[in-house]
Amino acid sequence: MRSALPLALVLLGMAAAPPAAAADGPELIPNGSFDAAAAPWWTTPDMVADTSSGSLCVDVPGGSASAWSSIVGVDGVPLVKGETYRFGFTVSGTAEVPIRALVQMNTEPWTSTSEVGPIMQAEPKPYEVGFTSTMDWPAGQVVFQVGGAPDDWRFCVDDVSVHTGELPAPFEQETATRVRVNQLGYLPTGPKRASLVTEETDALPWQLLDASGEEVATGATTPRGEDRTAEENVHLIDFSDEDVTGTGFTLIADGETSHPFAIDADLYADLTTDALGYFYLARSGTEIDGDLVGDEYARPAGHLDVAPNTGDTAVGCQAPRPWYAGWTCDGTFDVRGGWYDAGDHGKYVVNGGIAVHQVLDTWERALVAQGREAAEAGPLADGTASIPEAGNGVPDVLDEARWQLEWMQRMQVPDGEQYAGLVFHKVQDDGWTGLPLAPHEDAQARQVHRPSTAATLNLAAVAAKGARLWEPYDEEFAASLLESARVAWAAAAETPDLYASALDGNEGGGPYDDKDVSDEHYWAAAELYLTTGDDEFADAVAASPVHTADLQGAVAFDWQRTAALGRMDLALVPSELPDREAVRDSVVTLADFALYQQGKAFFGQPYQPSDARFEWGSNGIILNNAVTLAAAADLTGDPAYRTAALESLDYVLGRNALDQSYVTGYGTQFSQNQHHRTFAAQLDPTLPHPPAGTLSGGPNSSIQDPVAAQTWPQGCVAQRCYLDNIQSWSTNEMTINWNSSLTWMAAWASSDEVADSGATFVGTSYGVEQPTLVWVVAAAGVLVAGLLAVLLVLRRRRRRS
Ligand code: 9MR
Repeated sequence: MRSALPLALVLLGMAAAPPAAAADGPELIPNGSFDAAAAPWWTTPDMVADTSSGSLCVDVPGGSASAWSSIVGVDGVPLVKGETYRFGFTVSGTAEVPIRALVQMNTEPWTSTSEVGPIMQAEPKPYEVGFTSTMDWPAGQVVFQVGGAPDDWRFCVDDVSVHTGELPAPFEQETATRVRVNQLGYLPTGPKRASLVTEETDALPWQLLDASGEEVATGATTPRGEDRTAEENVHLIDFSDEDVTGTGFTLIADGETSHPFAIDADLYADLTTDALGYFYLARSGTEIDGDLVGDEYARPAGHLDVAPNTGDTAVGCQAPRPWYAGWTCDGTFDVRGGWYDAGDHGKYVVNGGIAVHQVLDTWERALVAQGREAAEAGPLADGTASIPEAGNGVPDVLDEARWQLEWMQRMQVPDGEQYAGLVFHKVQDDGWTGLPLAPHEDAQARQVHRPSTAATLNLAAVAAKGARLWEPYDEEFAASLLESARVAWAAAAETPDLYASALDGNEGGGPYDDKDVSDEHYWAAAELYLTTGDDEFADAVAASPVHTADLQGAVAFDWQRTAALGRMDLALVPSELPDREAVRDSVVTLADFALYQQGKAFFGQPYQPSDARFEWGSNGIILNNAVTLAAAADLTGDPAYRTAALESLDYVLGRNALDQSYVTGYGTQFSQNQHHRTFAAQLDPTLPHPPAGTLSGGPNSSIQDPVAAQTWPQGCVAQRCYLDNIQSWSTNEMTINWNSSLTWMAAWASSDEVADSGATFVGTSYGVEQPTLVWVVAAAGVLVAGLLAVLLVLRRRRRRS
């Protein structure tokens, strides 16, 4: 489990079960309070029921195959199809083990009609859920499946009850208003839309008021229907045509007033700086300077082997583990530097890769759109960020990326070691640490984990991309990056299938496992080709099945699905790629899927999975899908893509089912208790909240952490599976790869060509270079035509004479 801390902040919703309804039927569970020993309760033969404490307890053997290897149950629970029931129990355990509590058939196929998935804790905790029986089954049973944990533990259950009765209401977040807006605001030339949550089905009037309460505009809503990810009926308010600017606007509809918002062309400028600023605070191996970021965020360097730290300048390898049978190493490695991944102190190459790609790409997109000269003078100019390197003649965003790139180079296995040239998958603590804990206070042993082909291809891709972007500023560094990329590429060719294991994610760090690296291979080939133009890489791009594969899907790209990173760069970065037109078209096709999803979603989000479930890090997914829309806008100049990309930002900034801005410091009601070991004000008021511009991962239907799992024991509706609670690491963490999406989108939305005029750029090369080229070609044409004309005249004259 992630943290050893007691779950003091857990009891947000579920525990307060509503009083039983008047229509409660008789108790259907025999001896649910275990007053008269255990019978008729039974256990699987691996356990013995002990009721000496007044509860039914069992010692559960560790190491069994599945949850249902070890069961405590009772039979004879009659179930009537369509009838509503309440199912209650109190459970505890000596280890944080997830168990399954089921009301089900007593024989194959063991179909269940109610399932609760609590995670055990030492304090007995009551649960009560409601369910409507899906079957007529007079001989139902209640079982607690408690197997599958790695070690022995003790499970206790008491007060088990099933009776007919009204369904209890699930836990719901409070929202301040049903008029959901982008709480930061809107661009004057962009889409200006809000969502009204209402039970009304007919159009309703809306009013737009300015800061003094004067009416600026009125209109009627457009009923859209139910957004399946919110299970709410939504109307659209569209005030895109209102030509006003300022701050403090509000919308009124259906008797509700929205949070205030701005209409301003500079809307995303500060967000760009703040979102990028997150990375400096995530730096490992360097002191964070209070003069740059404010004293509350200052801290000593983490993981430079200063006690109690035991890394990262000479880190040994992970002890032998069954999932990496046969791998040992006895060297030590200097893997200082880089960015901490998230709320934990792990540094992972897979994920580090996509994050640094997007930070680099924030710069490369500016080059494509504006050309070097304009980009160097624009909002991403040197000296605009609060980092130690500001003013060194290099754009800050490249300096920030270098911090991570140099660390990734250090993660490459040196010559003479097993797997030389491959890249260690990650460096992390030996076990999960508690919260709060500053990096320099971490006393855990640190270890590098077995190299993986995915990590190796991540380095190949981003080192190649970094090489071409750093080349004008530091040739030597650029050359070293390219060398690392080439070595990684060759090593991955030699060892194409060394995969990180999903099992390597329970002991102090995340797994970032991936068994399909064809997309990483393609991404690396694309970046190496764009940087070098070499035939070898052109051939690798052309030969990759990923090059022409259909990438459309609910998730356009993320740390595991990286094909689109290569595809978008091949479309936008100048090259001689023979089929570039087709590649460009394919990026537009990819964006079309985001557009399609947005069309089915009623809060502006370009994410509407067919199963209506949100993945872990849904806000990152939404912003990455928006990146494809922005890329299509850049490629085609079609305003529909610009509109869609901008509207996507509405969702993360407050236009959603929870009325929540997921960006700290932006909007009125924003996330500020993301899971983090230093920005932990919720646990210790002397510590800061996350800095402004920090994105929360956001709603996650699978709610894997105990706080969220226990708040919604029967699951939750996608957009609502979110708690602004520091212990809810599966819904409310912050990561470098989510803030890199935010940085990219904020920079795109604040660039002149997007924010001001509304005109979109049709990118084909590094900005002005292409128009210049056009002029050169045109001028040469005029010159040649002129010369021909002179020659013709001279010839005619000669003929005449
Ligand atoms: O963002 C990752 C998500 O896509 C995965 O489903 C999840 C489980 O493997 O891990 C997430 O990444 C976490 C990582 O494993 C450890 N550091 C924090 C990351 C964000 O929660």
